Amino acid sequence: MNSVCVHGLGYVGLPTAAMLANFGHDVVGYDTNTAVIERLEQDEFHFDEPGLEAFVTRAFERATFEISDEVVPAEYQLVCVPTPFDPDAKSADLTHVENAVDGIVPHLEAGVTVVLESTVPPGTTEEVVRPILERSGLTAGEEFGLAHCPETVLPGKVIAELRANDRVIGAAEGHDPQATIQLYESFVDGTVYAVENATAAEFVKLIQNTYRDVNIALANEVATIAADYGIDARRAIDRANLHPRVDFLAPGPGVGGHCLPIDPWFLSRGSDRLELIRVARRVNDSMVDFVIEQLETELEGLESRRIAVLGAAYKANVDDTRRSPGIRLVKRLEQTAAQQPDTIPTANDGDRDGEGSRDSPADETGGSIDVVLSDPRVNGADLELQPVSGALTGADAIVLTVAHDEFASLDPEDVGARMNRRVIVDTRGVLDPQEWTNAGFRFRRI
Ligand code: SAJ
Repeated sequence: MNSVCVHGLGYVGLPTAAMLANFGHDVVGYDTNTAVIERLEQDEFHFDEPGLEAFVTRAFERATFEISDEVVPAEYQLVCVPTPFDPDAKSADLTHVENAVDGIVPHLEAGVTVVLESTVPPGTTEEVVRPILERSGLTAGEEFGLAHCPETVLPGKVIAELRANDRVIGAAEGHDPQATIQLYESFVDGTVYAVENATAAEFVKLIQNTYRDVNIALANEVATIAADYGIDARRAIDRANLHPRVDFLAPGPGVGGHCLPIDPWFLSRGSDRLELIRVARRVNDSMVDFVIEQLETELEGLESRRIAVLGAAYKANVDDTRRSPGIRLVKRLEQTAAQQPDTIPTANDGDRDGEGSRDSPADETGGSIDVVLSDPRVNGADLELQPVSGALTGADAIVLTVAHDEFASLDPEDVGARMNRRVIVDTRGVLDPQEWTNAGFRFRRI
């Protein structure tokens, strides 16, 4: 068993720390955010993840897991801090990584292994992390270990995937990855693979998320083309997927979360060859415009309409709203309202290449479209969320942007009775078209 200091107690660091502790390692979890530390010390969790509370509590009870507001010396230093997106540079903001690594320097001794889990542009471990650590006077690969082991867990299934997923480890030049492999093999049921170096591991992680983003873009484009032919895209995709070598992902209102809309851009750090990837980002971001087109057609214009957007989370059954398509849709509708009533902004209006509607100024709202947002899973004071019943009351149309269980079980009669008109756009394909049509709804789905 080993001593481990985990830097960053977010949705990857906290479960990873608890996992290591539950497998007998002696773990200290460190975070720079004192509010997070204080809450965790009182068994309060700053984000929602199925099974996490019980898992962390078990780790605390084993007395092998502690939370600390300072870095401690340990055999392994695991960096699990966020790498936010710099939208102007379309690249990673590595400030948290740099600060975390800087904090390790005073504790670096011969034999310690530093592992970077944060998703980073290729070359970061060698060109950013190594020089900071070597300020200690020790040499990476010779005196201390340095490796990248990218996290791969899916929000909503983090605990299961931490154990089940295969892992890829790439060591810094000159370092034998065996010590890192051993640490991960102590709790991973999947296979722990060594790739040739840290840069390769960074690259592998990024192309996993890029694969998903590009394939969702294909499904999304197919959905828009299908609409032109009056074909139900989901049924067509289901039929196409019957072929043994065809496996479309699901179309929807766009791609959210902190990973898929961002990570593909990290590939551009050392390459200017991104073409398909760039277009895919634009296709995914423009899906909100397609939704607005659907609404406009069904409502014969958007002016003076009340539109209820159900779903502020970025995907089903999570409370995370980062880069949520639902929020992007609301902003785009508000932006539409603030402009000419009949002019819908396109994907290229201040929204190129993956930035969503982050540029939409809040004070542009208040036009002639009344947009309300509701999400029973999300607790976002700044989002002005309404309860579902309130959002539906008097609505001219609903857009379902996330397939939360609560939404999938909505009753068309109950919903219709509250609305001004019966129009619904189901962007997730979770509602039964026949049932809603039978209840008098004009029903569209992506
Ligand atoms: N989405 C679709 N259609 C699909 C699948 C997803 O529109 O068929 C949308 C979702 O609704 C959501 C977005 O894509 O808005 C992303 O959701 P996701 O479930 O595909 O992925 P994330 O962002 O929650 O987690 C991803 C995962 N990566 C891969 O599956 C390759 C996860 O394993 C990574 O650990 C995580 O990114 C990360 O941290 O990098």
